[in-house]
Amino acid sequence: MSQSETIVAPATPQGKSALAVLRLSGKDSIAVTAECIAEKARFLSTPSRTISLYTAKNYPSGKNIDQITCIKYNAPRSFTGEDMVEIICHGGGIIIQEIFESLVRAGAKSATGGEFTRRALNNGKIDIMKAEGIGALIESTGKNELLCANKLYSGKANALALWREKVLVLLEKIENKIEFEESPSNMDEKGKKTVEDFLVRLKGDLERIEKIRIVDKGLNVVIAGPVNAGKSTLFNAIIGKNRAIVHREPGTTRDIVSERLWLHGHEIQLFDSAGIRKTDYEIEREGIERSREAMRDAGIIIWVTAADEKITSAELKELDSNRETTDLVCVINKIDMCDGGKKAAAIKKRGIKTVLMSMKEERKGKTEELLAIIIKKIEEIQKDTDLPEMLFNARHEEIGRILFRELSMAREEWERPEVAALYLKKGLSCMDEYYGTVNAEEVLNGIFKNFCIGK
Ligand SMILES: Nc1nc2c(ncn2[C@@H]2O[C@H](COP(=O)(O)OP(=O)(O)OP(=O)(O)O)[C@@H](O)[C@H]2O)c(=O)[nH]1
Ligand SMILES: [Mg+2]
Repeated sequence: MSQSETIVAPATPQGKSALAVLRLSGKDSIAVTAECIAEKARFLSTPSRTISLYTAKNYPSGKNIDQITCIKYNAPRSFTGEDMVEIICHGGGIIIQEIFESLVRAGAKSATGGEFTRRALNNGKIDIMKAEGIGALIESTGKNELLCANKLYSGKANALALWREKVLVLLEKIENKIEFEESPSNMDEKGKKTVEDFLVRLKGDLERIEKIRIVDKGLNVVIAGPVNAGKSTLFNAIIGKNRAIVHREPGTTRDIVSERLWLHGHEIQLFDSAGIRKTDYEIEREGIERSREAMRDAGIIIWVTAADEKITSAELKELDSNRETTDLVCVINKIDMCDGGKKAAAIKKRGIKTVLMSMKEERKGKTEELLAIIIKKIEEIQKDTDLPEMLFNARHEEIGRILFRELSMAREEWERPEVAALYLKKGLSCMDEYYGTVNAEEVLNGIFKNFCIGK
């Protein structure tokens, strides 16, 4: 196993913490660290993979920096496969900086983002899936993402390899036909069925990974509706502060205003948006366009409408189109002005859960009733989140979408073997990219560009 020049980096984030970790890798890791430890001889004679207490000292001045613990890992039994050292010090910014600078002066080089993991990969300690798994473990923000990351990290993400084999066999069969038959036509219905089955599985995975991203990164809950309905009033009441401007003039909110908050243990991003109406004002139109964009990305929409305003066909159309794609709850506000019964009936008829309230008069009880509905919806969305079989992160998702397209074309063109073969080949190269066997450098750069220094 080759040993490269020695690199060093903090492995924990900047800022104050009880403890912090610095790591070194490369041929002089142990010698360089020894220069920065008061008990140099003891450090050098301590066996590999044994933790012990030392004093970190400034190199070359010799002044004490901190009490640390240190572990040596002799090659090849280390994360990177090279000689490595892990230093655990107290997590004060100046301590980390002093130790780091001393190690650099003693001969180590500052590591670049992902350099440790790349060395592990180059030395065969991990494969590309595991490298991705490390990145995914650290980036996971929710339980489902963590489960996906662990699948990658533990090497259990090999379902795609089985499909790759099947596609390869199909391609060979078709190519044989092309070579040996005079006017080849592809009537292999079993083969077509295999492609179809694969497409179904891929589609399921694409849906699951998208859902996991939505659920784990925090569901977007968007307050939308006609102008002057009390959307911003509701937004402020839910977040508990006067964040959005409330005014009797219709069209007050233009920009999207948003806050992150926890609802009964669920993290969500709540949005207030510009009221929807026909308008000649360019700025307001831009605001309405942003409202629509927010609704498109919403997991749940809270549609707020005023009880004292008649429901229009445009509003019903808006409700219908959103109801098809997104979970929707309707708030009929301002019932201090009008009982809102007619409006409620028209909306309830469409199967939309409706809360009648007045933000002005009985704020608390009704807002809580609304939040209980939202929480129930979030829990329903989370409950039926299945883990994917093949696509575990954004890179896979991107490849999965292209693969789906290519294989759909292969299915479309199944009776024309030359064309079908072409699309199967394209599909295969997608799968090779997934495993990093083609475009390896590009794939690796993509993976490592998100790695921070010290990983
Ligand atoms: N009577 C009554 N007035 C209310 C109620 N809720 C809000 N308002 C008032 O209605 C006006 C509009 O409220 P906003 O919260 O700004 O309404 P909005 O939907 O955000 O309006 P735009 O941003 O213009 O689309 C303000 O004067 C509020 O004080 C309510 O339940 N009853
Ligand atoms: Mg508003």
